[in-house]
Amino acid sequence: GASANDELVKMSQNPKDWVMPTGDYANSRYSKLNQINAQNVGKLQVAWTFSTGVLRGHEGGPLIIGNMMYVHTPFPNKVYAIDLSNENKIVWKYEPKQDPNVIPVMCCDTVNRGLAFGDGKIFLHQADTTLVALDVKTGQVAWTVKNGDPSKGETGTSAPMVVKDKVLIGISGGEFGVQAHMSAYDIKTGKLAWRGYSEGPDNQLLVDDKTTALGKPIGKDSSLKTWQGDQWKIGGGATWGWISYDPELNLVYYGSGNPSTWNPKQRPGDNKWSMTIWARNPDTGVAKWVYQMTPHDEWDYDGVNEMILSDQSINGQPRKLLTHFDRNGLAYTMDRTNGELLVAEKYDPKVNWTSGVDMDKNSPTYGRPKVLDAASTDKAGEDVNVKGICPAALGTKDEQPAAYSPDTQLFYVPTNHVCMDYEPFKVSYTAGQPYVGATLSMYPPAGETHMGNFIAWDGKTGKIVWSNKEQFSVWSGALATAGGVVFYGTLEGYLKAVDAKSGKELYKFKTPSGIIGNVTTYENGGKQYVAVLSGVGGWAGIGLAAGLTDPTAGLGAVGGYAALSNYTALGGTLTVFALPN
Ligand code: PQQ
Repeated sequence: GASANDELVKMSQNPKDWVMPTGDYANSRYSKLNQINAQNVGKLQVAWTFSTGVLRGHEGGPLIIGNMMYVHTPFPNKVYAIDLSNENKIVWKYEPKQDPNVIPVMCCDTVNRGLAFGDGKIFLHQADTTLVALDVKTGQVAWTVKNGDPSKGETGTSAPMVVKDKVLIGISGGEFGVQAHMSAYDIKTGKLAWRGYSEGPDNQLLVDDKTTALGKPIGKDSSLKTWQGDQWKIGGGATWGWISYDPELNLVYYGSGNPSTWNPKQRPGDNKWSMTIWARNPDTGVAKWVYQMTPHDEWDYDGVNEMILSDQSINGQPRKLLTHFDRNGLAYTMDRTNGELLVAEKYDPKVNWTSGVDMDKNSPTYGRPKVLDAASTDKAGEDVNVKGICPAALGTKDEQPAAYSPDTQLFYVPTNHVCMDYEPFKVSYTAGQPYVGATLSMYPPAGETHMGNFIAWDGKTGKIVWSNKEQFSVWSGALATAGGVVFYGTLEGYLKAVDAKSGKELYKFKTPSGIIGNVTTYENGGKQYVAVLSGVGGWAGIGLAAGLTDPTAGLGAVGGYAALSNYTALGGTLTVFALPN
């Protein structure tokens, strides 16, 4: 029961290890290691490298447990166990046999965001939705379970999270009309313990009369009332993002994605609970509170981005906070105990689909974003191309996770600075076929050429503290350290280190391919290392990843990213850095 949990809490507090893909349960991606710091990071050197043998987009990062490192890859989802104390030898590897027919039902490249550890096992959610438990010492399969059905467009890209005696995992398929869910499996046997859907009847949502939204009970049939007929059965709300956990409150947090189809005219209503932050009890799955950020989405602003848990004081009051940088361009700070909305502000000044969130607690539209007519693809109607919407469907941030430093009390956020034209069209549902219903083109904001910013954000006030321009979206996850340094990767392939207080660039090194992985750090043999996967791809790099020559081909490929081919090419490599001896 509680033992795996206590073990993981303890291990995640040991800065020598990196025992979960998020660094810790709070998703802070912060390390207490400070051997590498703002004074000496400029001297960083490559210590060793490792080729994964796989092309396409490499997301996530390795786990480090004692002397062992565990590296995962995109499809075919290999796992390598590497002994850091013995010449980085491969101790075991896992290479599943998967039907390659899953590839065409993956919306945004064949990515995988990583592994989980617990109870002597390594957990992997394969592209074909097989959740597999591997013996951490031998790589032998302990159990497998099917979490979904690729023939219906259900696929796996996200990393599992171990909470107590369960393995939690979401599912992808928002572009294929799935009815998405968060599922918890028994850590010993793989038996399904609970499953909470993003939309549907209350018994499928796992809500009860105590479940609240913005402090009020959600009431009966809260989801069913917001869909026409039984559209909820193909309503999307995929759960392909990161999971966080507060052991004291005994709540897990994650987001649900876009309602299906992207054509808003075809699905009138608020489409609850797509685009929603969920706080669930990990033992039962029952939701304590929910908050829908983008009711009746018209732009594909999936709500799945990570929930970063921090303890900070607001107006002298210590608060248990949850901060979330949504695709829709708004950063939300909430009280994670009860889902009270404290701050909702734009984290890119170019965001133009909304004038902001109604923060008046007495207003009937309290907590809802105010949608500006010029950006409403629903008002414009089918087959009308609405131009100049910011952010693009990629969002001001997509899967690339931010980091939080308790030293500076700032969030470090990799962002996209991209706008779009969006044209919805009628689409009919066929199981396993794309159920998208819109065409897109994406480009930098008018009068600008750069498509990314790396920013520092104050979650208490909702303000940008500093902002560094990047030519392309920053599609890599950030790492903050006690050395006063923040790391991130760029799509051209640079690993960069910047000063946590000022954003000043202190170091950069060009790795073999564009970086969409998340930077991690660990200590081995008394030395601090920084590790990152390169291997360009993901939605931003899909043009390159799929070897497309037409930059507008694929699912809303991003025109401006065609220039990426001037900087980098495919290839998965782990690069590990350290200071010279
Ligand atoms: N995946 C990426 C990526 O890895 O670069 C980017 C996206 C996904 C998106 O922008 C999506 O909207 C998206 N949506 C779903 C979904 O709705 O099921 C799944 C995924 C995924 O699993 O990678 C992405």
